[in-house]
Amino acid sequence: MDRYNHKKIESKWQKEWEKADIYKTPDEKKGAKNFYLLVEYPYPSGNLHIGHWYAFAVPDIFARKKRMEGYNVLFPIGFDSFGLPAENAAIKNNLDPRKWTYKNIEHMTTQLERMGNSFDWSRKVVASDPEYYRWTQWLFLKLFNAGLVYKKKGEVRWCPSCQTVLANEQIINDKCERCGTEVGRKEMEQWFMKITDYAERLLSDLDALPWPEEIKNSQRNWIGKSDGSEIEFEIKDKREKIKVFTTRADTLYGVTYLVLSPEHPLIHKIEDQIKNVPEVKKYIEEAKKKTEIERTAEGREKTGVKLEGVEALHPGTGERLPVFVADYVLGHYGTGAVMAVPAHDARDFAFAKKYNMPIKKVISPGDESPQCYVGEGMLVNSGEFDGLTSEKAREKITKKFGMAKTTYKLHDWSVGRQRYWGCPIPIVYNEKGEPQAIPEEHLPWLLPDDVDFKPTGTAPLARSKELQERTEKIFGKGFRPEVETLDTFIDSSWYFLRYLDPQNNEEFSGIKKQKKWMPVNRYSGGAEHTTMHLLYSRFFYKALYDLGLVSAGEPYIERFNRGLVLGPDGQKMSKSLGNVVNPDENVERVGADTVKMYLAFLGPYYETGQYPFDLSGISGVRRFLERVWYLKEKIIDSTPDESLTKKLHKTIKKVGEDIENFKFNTAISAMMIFVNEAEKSEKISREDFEKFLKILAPFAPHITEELWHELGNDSFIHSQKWPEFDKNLVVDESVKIGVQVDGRVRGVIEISKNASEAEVKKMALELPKVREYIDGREIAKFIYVPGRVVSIVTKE
Ligand code: ANZ
Repeated sequence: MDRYNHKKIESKWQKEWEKADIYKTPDEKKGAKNFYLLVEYPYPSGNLHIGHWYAFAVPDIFARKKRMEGYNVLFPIGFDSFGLPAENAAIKNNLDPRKWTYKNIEHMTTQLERMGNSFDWSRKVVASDPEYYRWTQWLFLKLFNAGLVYKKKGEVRWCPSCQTVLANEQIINDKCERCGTEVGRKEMEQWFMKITDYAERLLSDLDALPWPEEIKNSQRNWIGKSDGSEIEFEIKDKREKIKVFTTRADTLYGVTYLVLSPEHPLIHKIEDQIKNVPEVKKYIEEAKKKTEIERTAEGREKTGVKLEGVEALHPGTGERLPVFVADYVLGHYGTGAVMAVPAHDARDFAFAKKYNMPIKKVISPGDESPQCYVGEGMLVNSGEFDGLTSEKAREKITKKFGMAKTTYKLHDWSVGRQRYWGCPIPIVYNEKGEPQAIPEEHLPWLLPDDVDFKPTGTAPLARSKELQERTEKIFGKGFRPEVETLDTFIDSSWYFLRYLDPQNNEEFSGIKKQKKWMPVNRYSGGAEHTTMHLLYSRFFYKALYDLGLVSAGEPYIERFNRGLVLGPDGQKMSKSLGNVVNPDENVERVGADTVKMYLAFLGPYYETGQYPFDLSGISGVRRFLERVWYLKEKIIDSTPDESLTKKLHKTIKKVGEDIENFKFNTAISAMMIFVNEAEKSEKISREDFEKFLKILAPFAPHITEELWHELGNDSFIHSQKWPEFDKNLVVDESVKIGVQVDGRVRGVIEISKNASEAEVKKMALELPKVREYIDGREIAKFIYVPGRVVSIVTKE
């Protein structure tokens, strides 16, 4: 008997599939429905790690099953190849980031091919290819011309050692990811995209999306909509006013002081009135060093400084109110200023205690209420508003002293990076320094080569002679190029559209193709992208929709966030812990089919899953495939073992349903149970074995292809139809049970032993005799003792 030789089998079939091009997405397939399965394209970091396998090999099971079900499946792959790591590696090893990137792409492509996935490689998209970024620039300009891109002074996070702006994701625990230096802040002109214009739609359109609630809630919280009021307080002896944002206008009469954020521009404007300027300035400097998370952390001791000499006036009572600067108030939320109500807000309460500010109750439940009552109630000590409910008072007080206002936590998206390895921003500046769009005929606006990309505090592109000369040659003397590159999240905001039409030189993605494929049917990716990439790309897509460039209002119908594969020690894999699992070694030892199936077997493919990689588990899966391999010895062509056939059909049903729900682990368990049974049986019919191979094929594509051919088949197993289960064979043994109405048996139903109570109830109530005895009366009780009796008690 020949042994299961995974090496021979895997390389053989990978070549055959490639030769026959069996995974190429057919442009047209009569009668077939299109299905777009998307996985997040990887960053070309150099080597595939086990996380990549988890991200790609497991959803491939679903792609294969859909294809076997007759869907026209689009399952593409590419590389998110611009970005910081390439530049870092280049700086460290004195390499060209382009060479580093493309070498990695080549290597990772070979590794991905060894995975044996059913990717359509003819659609490979590489974000750093000029053919791709030409369209990234084109789309950027569409948004620029539509007024959705603008330049503004804003605060950036700045690494004083690397002399560069950092994106949030490059800051780990407030330190620069690259050099570990504490990150500071800096004001500079920056490019922004107006994602806040879309805040409301990004929020409300979530409701209809069939995404997991946790993902939707993360986005909801990130967008952070808040309905409240803006109220102005005059400053004594000044023309300026302090405008606050509050969600509790009903507490206006309980305000005992105001607080400005350290970033608030008013502080400069009223500086002449402030008597303790040095103290205030020192405090502002200290605040700059803190992160937003630190500043707003619950339980952290609140700090602040009183602006001596400054007083605000209460709009209702005319009372004089002290004004503080304190870092628990954030600069870019609401108006950057708050009215403090210590009696009804916990933060204000803590602050007031510390700085001896008066605490004035204006919402009752009366004296017995806690010192700080944050709930709603009836107004007291509030002049003409006394006796109103909080809700009514909010409406009236807002009307009299301010206006209703909705704010969002979401900020505009900062999209410029002072980086070399990114998509050049297609903008030039005229003599007056005004930004101008580069006309389409000059796209792609190429990333220059003559650049020393070592960070020195200015953008590397500023040091390219070629770029400056190119700009002047095309636009004239005095023009200068934009020297920033785009955030890579822009590249990934539309890559799924390029997959539809990757060779198109006229358009970024033909609208006909878009109509055929979009929105993406199912998108599988990492949980870390819930609020960044997933939100950015939804915004981008909506903006393009408004410009008539895309065909739907949302880019993705379903979204699945996968879990994590941990190191064998149960810790997150990291080089420093030395617990990184190398997939190549395992593929070499046990085969791609085993590695893939092992990963699928870890547990449900959901965000909550955290699974240590365990070598004994992988051996178990390998043994399972070996047992499948030897099952062929039992094949007979004569009458099948009926009870085994029955078990097979149940397995087909279960596996099909589980794959649909990304519950690959329980699908595998079901197949394992089936193989146990098959081993116990003396024979397995060829027909049954072939059907079993078909349902195993998406999980273990190589071994099943080999066995399928050994049975004498010429076609590929992956082009076969997904087997249908026989409905009659999947019903469990049924039982007959009596149905009692008010204590007397009035009929009998025959049901499956596993029928649910709801099914039983439905059947029982449909019996004509039972209906007759119930005779329209209300049912007081319905009791089902599984497999034994149904008892219905009616109301007298
Ligand atoms: C007075 C007040 C009284 C408030 C009270 C709350 C309770 P959400 O729901 O998150 O939107 N706030 C406003 N702007 C702020 C800023 N820039 N930094 C920190 N806090 C700010 O929170 C809105 C509430 O957060 C606002 O309502 C304001 O405090 C505070 F009994 O105003 B409230």
